[in-house]
Amino acid sequence: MGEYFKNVPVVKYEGPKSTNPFSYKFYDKDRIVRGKTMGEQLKFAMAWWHTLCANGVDMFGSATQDKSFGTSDAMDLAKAKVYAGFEFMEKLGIDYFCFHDRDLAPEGRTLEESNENLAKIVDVVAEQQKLSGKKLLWGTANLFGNPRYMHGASTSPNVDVYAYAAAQVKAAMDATVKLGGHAYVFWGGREGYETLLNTDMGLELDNMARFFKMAIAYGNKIGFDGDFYIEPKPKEPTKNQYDFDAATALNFLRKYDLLDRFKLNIEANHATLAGHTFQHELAVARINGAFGSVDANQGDELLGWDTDQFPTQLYSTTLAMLEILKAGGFTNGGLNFDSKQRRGSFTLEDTALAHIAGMDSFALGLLIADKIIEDGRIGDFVDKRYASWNSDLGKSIIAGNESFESLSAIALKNGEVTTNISGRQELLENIFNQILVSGV
Ligand code: XLS
Ligand code: CA
Ligand code: CA
Repeated sequence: MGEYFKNVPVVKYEGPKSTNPFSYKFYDKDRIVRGKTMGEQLKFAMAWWHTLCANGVDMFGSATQDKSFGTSDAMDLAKAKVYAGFEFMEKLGIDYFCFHDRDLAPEGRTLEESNENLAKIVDVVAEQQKLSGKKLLWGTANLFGNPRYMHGASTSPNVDVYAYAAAQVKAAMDATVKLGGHAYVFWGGREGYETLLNTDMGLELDNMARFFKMAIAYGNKIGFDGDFYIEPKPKEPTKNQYDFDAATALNFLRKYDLLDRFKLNIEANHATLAGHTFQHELAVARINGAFGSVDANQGDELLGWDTDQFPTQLYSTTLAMLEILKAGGFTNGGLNFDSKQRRGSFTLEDTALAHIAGMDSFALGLLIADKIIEDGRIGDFVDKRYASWNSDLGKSIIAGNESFESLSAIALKNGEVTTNISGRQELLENIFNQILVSGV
């Protein structure tokens, strides 16, 4: 088995003054924040595909990172990745992981062989879980990489592709249940269209809903008691993806009556691709009772694609943690590092340093969000801003007792509105900054 991350020591909390790169400055796993440990509040997960598979390949260049873990055969590599992954989680103190079927085990020559490969590696993972206590956050199937999915999977015009995708999800759900996961993700990278000239959008969406209903039915049969998540993304690789953003995905779930088993997995970089902030997407999920899980990363303001960078922007992690706390925190979900080290950060030490940066940034985000809530100035301001809704008129509208006729009569009697108060945006942003730098 051996050691794979040889230059990576066990990473511990050393506090904000430490200059040891392999230490947490802010992530103090057992520290209690808002009634739970930081470990429980943040529920960090390692993404199998980036941490153990991504090798720096991009549209213009080949691999810069060696993730062969000393092997050449595909199944040996799959096994080595299990040992490497568990060593990595142990050293970093990460308790969860997430996978696609095809990052765990290679696709075989036939579907039977692919299923066998997956089952074999799942056994090895289960063994390691027993030894380490590490848990599966969620599983998913890769329904976008293989050429068969060129026109989509559950939205393919080709019914044979649809059946193949169902077989793949069935096996990935078996793996998820076997590894004790309480969540299963659908990200539809090929579910959408390139041109409406060749697309029956109505049929494709109906078929996607049928697919999800079959997943629920199968989950019930095999004892899957967790959540299904849709992970919204507007585009890339497909021009228009059906799960464009949180609101679009929610409309779909509501239309097809899927909301009792489905929630959302919100990814920061996908939010910005949709022209929203990360905070906005989390808020939309929360107010619709559909907050599930988070893919933690960030995009680059100057690059218009899904760069999946490790999250280091404190504004973003703090605003995200404020929303997550407002949503009541994680239940089945967690913070999955769907993030990859930059192509130029090509060593295995960088893999660890990148996770440390992301974990510290979310830990700081949590600590600052907690301080903002404790401080109360921003929350109180929002309460006061809406105080008129506690007046007799506000209460009467909320109770459903008013009409356009009655409100028109009131407005005519009142005359011009003189009661507007300032939104104080700049003041609030300054309070935010003050709390951000005032020490945690
Ligand atoms: C790609 C997605 C993908 C999902 C899981 O952009 O982020 O990695 O998280 O299929
Ligand atoms: Ca993702
Ligand atoms: Ca992404």
